Amino acid sequence: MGVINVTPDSFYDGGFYLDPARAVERGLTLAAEGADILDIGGESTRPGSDPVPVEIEKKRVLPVIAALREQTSALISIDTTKAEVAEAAIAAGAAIVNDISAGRFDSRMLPLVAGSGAGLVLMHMLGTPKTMQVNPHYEDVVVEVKAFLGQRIEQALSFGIRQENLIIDPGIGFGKTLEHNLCLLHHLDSFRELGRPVLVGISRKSFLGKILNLEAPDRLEGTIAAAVLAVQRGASVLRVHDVQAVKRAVTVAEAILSQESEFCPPKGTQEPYVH
Ligand code: HH2
Repeated sequence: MGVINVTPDSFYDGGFYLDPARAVERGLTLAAEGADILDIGGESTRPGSDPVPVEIEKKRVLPVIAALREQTSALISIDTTKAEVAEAAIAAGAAIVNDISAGRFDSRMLPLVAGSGAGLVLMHMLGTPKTMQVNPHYEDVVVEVKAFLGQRIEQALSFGIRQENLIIDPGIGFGKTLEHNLCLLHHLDSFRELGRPVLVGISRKSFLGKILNLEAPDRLEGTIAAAVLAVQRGASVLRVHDVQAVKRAVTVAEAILSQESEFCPPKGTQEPYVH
């Protein structure tokens, strides 16, 4: 999933693609690099950010979605928490709603998605973007995030959204300390028990900056390391700004992970390694 933020203030690509023509060009580039999904957002959700009025959000994303729909076969997802934006985006050609509030911020979101037949990403967040990084606390972050996502799956199903249309996301960086983010990634495979594909958004996020002491423009290698390990732990969708670099790294990782042949017995059957 390639990220295109049509915003002035996103933490990494803010201002790069506010011009619709640039956003479309970026989308086409990411599709050519191998993105299966293009995630278009018109509101930054970085820590401390304020919501954007619905009309502004629509004005930012709709022309970009409509143009990309014409020019690429990649699926388009709309990154929004507002049903009105999602509805207009679906009408313009979006096939997936990526809702970082998992349908909690707008009571019309789940009925809308159910009626449209669109796919839905359900993400975990503690509080709102404005407050989420103010002293986040969990007794057991994996258990609690998993329980939340399980409840949101049930809620989505109760509105008639089809199980096969749901994707889940632990919400890296959304109300989590460095340790919470690392623990969620370490245990990412346990989210597969919820029976839905797992999406992760690790791209250039501040947890990488905390480990490396680097700003967002210098976090590509960190993103790749996290992406490869997320795939090894069963992630199905990686939400990234840098499709080509991550795709190349993941392709190599998958080739190694899928190795099993007469020359390469299944793991666990090899002779013990003697130094
Ligand atoms: N992260 C961001 C935005 N949307 N959606 C999902 N499902 N998962 C994520 O981890 C996720 C997301 C934040 O990244 P970005 O869009 O690059 O920044 P900003 O919110 O500042 O626009």
